Amino acid sequence: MPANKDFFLLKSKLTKVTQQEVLAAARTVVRSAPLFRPSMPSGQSFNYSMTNCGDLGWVADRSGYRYQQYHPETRKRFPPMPQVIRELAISLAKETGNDDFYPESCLINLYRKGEKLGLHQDNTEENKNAPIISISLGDSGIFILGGLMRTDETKQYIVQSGDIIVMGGESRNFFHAFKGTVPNTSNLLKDGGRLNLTIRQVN
Ligand code: MD3
Ligand code: FE
Repeated sequence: MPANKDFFLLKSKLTKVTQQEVLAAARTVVRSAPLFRPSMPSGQSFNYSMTNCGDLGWVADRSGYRYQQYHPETRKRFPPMPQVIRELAISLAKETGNDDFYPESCLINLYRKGEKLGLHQDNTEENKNAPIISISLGDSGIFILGGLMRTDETKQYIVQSGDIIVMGGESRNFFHAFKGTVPNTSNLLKDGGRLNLTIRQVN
């Protein structure tokens, strides 16, 4: 029986130890590629901070949205994707029926109290067929999933530290949003907040 390739919310998928390992890897990335606040082509800032690791990173500024090899502020190459993150993503992709997933980019989003991300589609990637794998760490949050059209009905999910979301198949192109964290729901991040890692095959 072929595995399904569509939307998966895998609750409590990561053990506390794995969460700590992924967090340590993310912290190492942040030390060499500091978090920054992207802005829309309009110049308006997004309401969260981000950085990347891997061969390519997603960046946003006055010139638009794109993937590039360099951190927009330090102008250094993004650090390589830590092995623990790359191997976890490949194994999660396999488990959900996505056999040839090649992780090129890991986007790290940090949401502090009150920070959020509006309804959007992920369409900067050339490859619209590869799944997107999300790892949630730290405070719980409210994730919104719609359909292929902005006006489609949406569903709300609580995501907790250690939960995994896999967007494969059609769902890869669904509208989605992050409404915000539920403060003080995890002690994984010492300063609170939620880290979301999304691992992507861009090309
Ligand atoms: C559903 N991040 O980085 S992660 C993003 O919580 C993004 O940081 C949110 O949306 C966050 O682009 C949601 C889960 C996720 C990632 C990609 C998706 C859900 C998705 C692509 C299509 C549909
Ligand atoms: Fe997105």
